[in-house]
Amino acid sequence: MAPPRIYKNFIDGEWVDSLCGQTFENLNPANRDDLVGIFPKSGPDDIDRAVNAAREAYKSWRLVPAPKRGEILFRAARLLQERKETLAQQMTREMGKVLEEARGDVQEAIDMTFYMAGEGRRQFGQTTPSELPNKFCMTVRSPIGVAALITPWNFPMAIPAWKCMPALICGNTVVLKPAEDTPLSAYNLVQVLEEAGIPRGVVNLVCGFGPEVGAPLVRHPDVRLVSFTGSGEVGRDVAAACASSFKHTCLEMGGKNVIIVMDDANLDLAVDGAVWGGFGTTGQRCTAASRVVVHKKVYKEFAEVLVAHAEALRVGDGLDPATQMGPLINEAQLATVDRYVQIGKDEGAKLLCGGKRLTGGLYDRGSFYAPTVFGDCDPRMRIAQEEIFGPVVSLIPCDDLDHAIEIGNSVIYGLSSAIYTQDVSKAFRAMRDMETGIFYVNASTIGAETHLPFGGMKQTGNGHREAATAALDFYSEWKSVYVDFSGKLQRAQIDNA
Ligand code: UN1
Repeated sequence: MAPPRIYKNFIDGEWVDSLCGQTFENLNPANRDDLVGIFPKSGPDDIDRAVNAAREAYKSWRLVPAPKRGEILFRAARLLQERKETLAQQMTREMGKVLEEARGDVQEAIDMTFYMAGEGRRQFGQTTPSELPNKFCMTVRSPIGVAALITPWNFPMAIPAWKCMPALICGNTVVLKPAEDTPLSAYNLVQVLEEAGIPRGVVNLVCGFGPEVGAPLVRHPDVRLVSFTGSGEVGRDVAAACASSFKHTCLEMGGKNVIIVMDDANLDLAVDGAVWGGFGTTGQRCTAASRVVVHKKVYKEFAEVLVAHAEALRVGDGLDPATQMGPLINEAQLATVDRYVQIGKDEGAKLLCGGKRLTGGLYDRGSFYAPTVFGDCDPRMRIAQEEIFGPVVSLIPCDDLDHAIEIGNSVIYGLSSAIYTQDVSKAFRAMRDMETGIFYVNASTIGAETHLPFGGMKQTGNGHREAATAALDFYSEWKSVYVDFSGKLQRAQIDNA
């Protein structure tokens, strides 16, 4: 085997080691003997360098015409397209998701990059009449400054792209801190931006861990924007750290998403949706369908078919085309899943399948868990309330649509929800009443597209949205411009009264 490759940070247009010279290993979760690469274990000094570079670069980047910034993004999107297969393979190796899904992750980055490149020629403001004669009113979007972007491991390229591309097209500069489990995909994305011609200092990559890299980054006085995707626990710290200096903060955190299955649903379709939503990405999506609320008339049948499908899933190395579900990201995540399975049993939920670590052969080298379904869950159980972030689905019987909606909304989160029904009235009622930022009819809770706003209500987020033009509202500030060409003093609210 070739010696592992040593990767670097990207600061001020140079690929550099961390100042302290320390490193950490990026391991393949399907095979811990496979060392994907060695990455710089950075610290506060590296953050200082990166933020300084971003602050200096901002002076000129903010003045580059947005369509020109868009041209760089278009080039980056094309490079991502050309490299899609290699990027996806590298992603599966560091993150574990099956290759088909890794391709989807890269595709999501491509889509976002093209989309935001196009925004270089839009970023429309408004013109509107003034209340006074000979006066002109308009709004323009202004960039803000240095954006700190902290990204999770479950979408190692898509989420860095969701954050970088709108930040850049609006004229901000960026310091990206990717999750320590998946730095390679972020590295690959930054390398593509470099090759596409991003000027030095505009994008900086600093690898490492939360306490030594994330914490000083969000506290840095020259950082003006913070976008974070991760756990609610860390999100709370990020919000608190940003509050004292009123940094703009976009938080994307947990989910306990629900699929509602009505008695008139196409059950085969609903099972397909529950399998994809519950076990896709090994349940490690904020949009995962970790709860399925099923009408009591079809509950038994639905549960049987779902369990049969879950048991038939082929779990293994995501690089093997036969694999349908990959490993968990690491041993800590596996321990969390195992702990919740025990909690579910102790709470009296019925374990219908799975509920254990997979062992033997290839399984002994990675963090593999059996697709798990709990039946007859009470909606108040912890397994039906808390985000597990693993392949665990809780089935909850319900009496009717009102009951299903009440159960669906009975959690602190509000990211995504779905209903399977043939009845358009039920679909619209659920659409209106579900307290989630994303809602699906006859489709699973996952599958957000890049040109629609992404984000959640309640404790999933803090009211912002990623993706779509909604992202521009976070990465820019409105400037209202008044031009008075009357040649005299005109007083709003007074001279026209
Ligand atoms: C996430 O789970 O963190 O809709 C993001 C989806 C994907 C994005 C998920 N397009 O599931």
